[in-house]
Amino acid sequence: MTHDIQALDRAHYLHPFSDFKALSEEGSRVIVSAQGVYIVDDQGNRILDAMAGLWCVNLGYGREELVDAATRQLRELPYYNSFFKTTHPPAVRLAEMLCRLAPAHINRVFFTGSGSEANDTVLRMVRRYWALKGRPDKQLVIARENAYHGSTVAGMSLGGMAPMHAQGGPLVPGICHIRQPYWFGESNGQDPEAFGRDCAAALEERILALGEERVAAFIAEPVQGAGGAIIPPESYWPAVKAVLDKYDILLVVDEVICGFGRLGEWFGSMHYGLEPDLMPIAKGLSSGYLPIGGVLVGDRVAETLIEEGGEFFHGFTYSGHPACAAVALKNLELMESEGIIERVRNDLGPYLARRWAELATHPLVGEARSLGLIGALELVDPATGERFDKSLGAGNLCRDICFASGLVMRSVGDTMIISPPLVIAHHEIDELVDKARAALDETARRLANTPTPPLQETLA
Ligand code: PXG
Repeated sequence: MTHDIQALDRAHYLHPFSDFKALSEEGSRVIVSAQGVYIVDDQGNRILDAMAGLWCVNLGYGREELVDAATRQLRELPYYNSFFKTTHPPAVRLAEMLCRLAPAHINRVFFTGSGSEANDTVLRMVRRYWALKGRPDKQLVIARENAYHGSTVAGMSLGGMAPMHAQGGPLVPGICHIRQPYWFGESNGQDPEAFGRDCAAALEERILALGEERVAAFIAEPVQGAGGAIIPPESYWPAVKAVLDKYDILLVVDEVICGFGRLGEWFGSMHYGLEPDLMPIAKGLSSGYLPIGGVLVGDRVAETLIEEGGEFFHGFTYSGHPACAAVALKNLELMESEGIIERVRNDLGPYLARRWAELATHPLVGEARSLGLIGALELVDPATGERFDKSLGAGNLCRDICFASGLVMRSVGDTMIISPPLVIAHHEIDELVDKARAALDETARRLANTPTPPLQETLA
């Protein structure tokens, strides 16, 4: 069975974000089922999924209520569009609930199939908004280096991932990038709060260099996810907010990862007290059970598009897909009735923070940081306290050791990141931290070239 699947995988399946040739030589790990915070591979290994799939399985695996919501809707109305003066109850109910949960000035939602499509929608809305306001020159968008906003052409142009830009040109014009508030990686030991203010000052400098009359919007994740779980210094967001308030520039907060409880609030914007004009969403919206995304649209933009816009020539076959919307609605209802957000804020987040911080004393760890249920470890050479030479691949080594010992912990370069399901229990956090520590020990041994037995599957 494994052999068949792996052979067929090799023959036919081009995986996302993969070196096709290297993967085909190595073979993929086959995941066959999942329950709670664990995934199971076809060898029967149970692996603690500290990435919640790909930052999305917020309610954990195996929630029958979500399965029932999908099957009920699929039987009743599996598909209909909402293009030509039609609508259907699941999308409407979901829109209503989202607007109730979002900050008070947000009362409209546009649905998409993914986070990338949400950011394509954002770009079109922002540019359309200013054109309708009689400011057709106000079309530039400022984003950040090392941001992730998706993989479509607009998404990756908004994102600041240099390797993606290098492969994807020409990029969508009119988008530029400023420095990121990555204290560990880029501050040279500056005081964190001063560093945060400097990063916000870079926004103002860019606005002035471009001309405020030409800048349409600033887009950013509350906490950068794919870039390496980068939590900005506390000074950063208030200073950014002040800059945007000073000039007439829209704020787009990408909530694809930080939305739906990750930071202990319904939206990351609420943690930082932001009032975005637009919020792209996806992932945790349906806990990943079915694909759905959208853009939450603040009154300022929505009312202009509605009152002055005429037809907005934009939409997707699966905008507001009934089954996806039904699952997302049930997902939000469960999060609300089970008090998931409060538990992350008051219990799980602080518990993880305490246990995660213990890893900071490990010789391989230069920094251990977390906020809500997102966390990162920065790997450093114990001999120097500095970054390892990139060619050693310390992060990937640590990730592979984790996987082999029953833990999914991602690496972004030499930054190890976690983003577990929001239903993780204390004893599962303990297991996560214990396995992470053991993997750090093993990584350190291997990097020091101490002879150890070959890496093997050591799972129960
Ligand atoms: N915005 C953010 C902040 C994201 O994290 C997207 C938009 C795009 O969403 P879709 O649904 O189109 O994938 C994302 C997606 C990684 C990784 O390596 C992260 C994402 C996607 C793929 C890989 O951490 N985030």
